[in-house]
Amino acid sequence: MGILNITPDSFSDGGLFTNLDTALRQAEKMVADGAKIIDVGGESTRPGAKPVVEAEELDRVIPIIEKLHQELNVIISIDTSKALVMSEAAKAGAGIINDVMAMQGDGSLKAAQETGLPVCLMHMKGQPRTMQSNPEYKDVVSEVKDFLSLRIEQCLKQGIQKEQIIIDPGFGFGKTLEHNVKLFKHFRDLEKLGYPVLVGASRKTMIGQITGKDVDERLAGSIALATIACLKGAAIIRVHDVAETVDAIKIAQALA
Ligand code: 7PM
Repeated sequence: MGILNITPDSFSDGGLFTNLDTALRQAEKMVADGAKIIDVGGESTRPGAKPVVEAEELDRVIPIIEKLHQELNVIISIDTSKALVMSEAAKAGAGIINDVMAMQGDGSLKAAQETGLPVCLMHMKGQPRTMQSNPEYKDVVSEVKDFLSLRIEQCLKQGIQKEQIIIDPGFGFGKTLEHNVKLFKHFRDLEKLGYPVLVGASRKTMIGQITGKDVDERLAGSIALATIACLKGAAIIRVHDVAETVDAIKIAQALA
């Protein structure tokens, strides 16, 4: 899964057309590099980020999803926590709903079910703005597992099919390095829930904490992490650097 971030300033200067083209070119490259999914994000729920109003998020992501759907043969994932964005993205051609709030938002469960699309349920402790200030767990692995089990149950109750559910421990979302490492070491416990697991750790703080590198120097660390995640059984790896990660995964798969 390649990450396509739609930043606010990409719409404030050059005009819609230029930005659509830039996004399309980025997505095209990721597909050529081996991405099977493009994750389109309007930056609504990033750690430390201010919430984005619905209309603005729609303006950012819907034209891009329409364009990618017209031009590329790839699964489009919409990274959102808002019910209306889920519905509109599905109409525009999205094929997966990726929700870092695991469908806890107002109307999300119903909206997601009505689209009929697969959903990715991610664990986050706390709210994006404050979640990294001293997160605490008694047992991070069982807490994440229990949370995801509960969210799965809500989805099934809503009528979302078992085959439509993907889970994600949410690396860096209300977690210290120690928590992230524990989740990685006990990856098999998450798989025991019986759903494909998505791993998103590309360029994240945990890579910086282990390697001592700034965000623009985390490629090698991110590839190492993705490779290990792959060997541990991750079904989907969410990354910025598709070409490099695909090579690493090919080697892992060929030699494992
Ligand atoms: C700033 C901080 C910008 C963090 C962006 C981020 C995940 C996700 C994100 C993940 C799933 C990033 C994050 N992370 N969706 N969306 N899993 N399913 O590093 O780990 O891209 S946003």
